[in-house]
Amino acid sequence: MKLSGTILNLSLVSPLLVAHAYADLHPLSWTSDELINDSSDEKPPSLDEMWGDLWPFQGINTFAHLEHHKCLLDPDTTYDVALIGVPFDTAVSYRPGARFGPRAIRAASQRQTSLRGYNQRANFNPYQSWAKIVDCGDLPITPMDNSIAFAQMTKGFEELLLRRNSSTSDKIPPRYVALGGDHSVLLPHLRALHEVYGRINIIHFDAHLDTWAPDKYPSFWHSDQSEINHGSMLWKAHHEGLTSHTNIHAGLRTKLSGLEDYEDDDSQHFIRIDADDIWLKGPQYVVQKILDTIPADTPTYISVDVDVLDPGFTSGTGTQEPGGWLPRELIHVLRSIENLTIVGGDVVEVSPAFDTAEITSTNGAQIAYEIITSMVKKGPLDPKLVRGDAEELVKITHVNDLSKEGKEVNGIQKTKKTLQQKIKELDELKVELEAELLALRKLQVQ
Ligand SMILES: [Mn+2]
Repeated sequence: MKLSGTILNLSLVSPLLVAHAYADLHPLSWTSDELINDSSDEKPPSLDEMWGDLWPFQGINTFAHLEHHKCLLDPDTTYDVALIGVPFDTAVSYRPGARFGPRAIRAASQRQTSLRGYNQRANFNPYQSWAKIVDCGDLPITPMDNSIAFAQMTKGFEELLLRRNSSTSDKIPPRYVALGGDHSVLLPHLRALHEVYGRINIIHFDAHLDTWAPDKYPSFWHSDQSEINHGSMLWKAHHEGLTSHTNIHAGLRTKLSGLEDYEDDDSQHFIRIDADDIWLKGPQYVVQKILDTIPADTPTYISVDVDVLDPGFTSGTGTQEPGGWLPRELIHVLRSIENLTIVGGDVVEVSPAFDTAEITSTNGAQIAYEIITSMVKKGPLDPKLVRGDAEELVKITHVNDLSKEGKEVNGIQKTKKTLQQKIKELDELKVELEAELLALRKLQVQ
């Protein structure tokens, strides 16, 4: 009675005081006797000892339980490798849903922890090495207007690559593994990487070419924005001068418009490895072809569309093609090219609504893990890779120039404002004229 009376009286003063006073009534820690604990240690356990350990299926999801930073909002925190979710899927030509890819990949990554992160194929634990690895969360991207979405993604990647330092050096930015999102999210990532490193080699694991010109998607309706979709972003990247002359596709088995698709692809400097090569010619043929094509010491991007795998392992994707690779084949190839200079990467087209038993997203999480392993195992990048004219940008200076889309969006918004102002003026004029007309009519009547 006395206790509740005290609480009642205090509650009239301040709810905060009640919380304090109530907690103060209880001892600060449990004694060993009060706990189910074999330890004979008399020292009371800390809160962290008691509550700090989670099982893999517990806690709020970040990729592999990594620390979460709101990297876009925090320019001062440094890190070396980061996951960045790109939840965008309004540039797909078939089944949508990859906007939910980042969260599905994160959920499927939960059995990766720094304690159980040793990559047995690589003899290396990327989570317990020199690199600070964080989960940057997601880029906030509108699903309502692709011109704005691409401006947001381009600006977002510019922010992350031009205005953030890695932990090890202020001469080079962190590296990102993007979690898609449909495959078009590669384009804004490449734009920002190009500003840092110049032209980038692409290693493109995919069932499809993705170098299709926009006119390969014929339509009466057209806009500049409609040129960018998840099958044309490599064409766009080539035409923007972002990609090098040494690029490779691996795992191809798409149906074509005709062999002229290959001619277009040749003109964009891609070498092609067919899906069947991995079992007809062997995984070593595939690995060697990649290593023969990509110069080891030049900036290289690894892009993995999960549809490179057979639909048996990736029902959760937008454009399935039967007869794809096995996950073990892709993992083997990724492991075998770990010595390349990987400046960025992605795993895209995970569309969980079509997934079965988290199979696609678990493969997606493994692919991200393999890319992270390679980035960290190779060691910090040589700052000499950074373009001379970009060096200043990396030192957290500011680039106020908007990207091409950003300028277009700003232009459209300005025009819209001007038009709205004119409409307002016309409305005012109309009111004035109507008043004068009324006055004139009154005069006529008189
Ligand atoms: Mn693709």
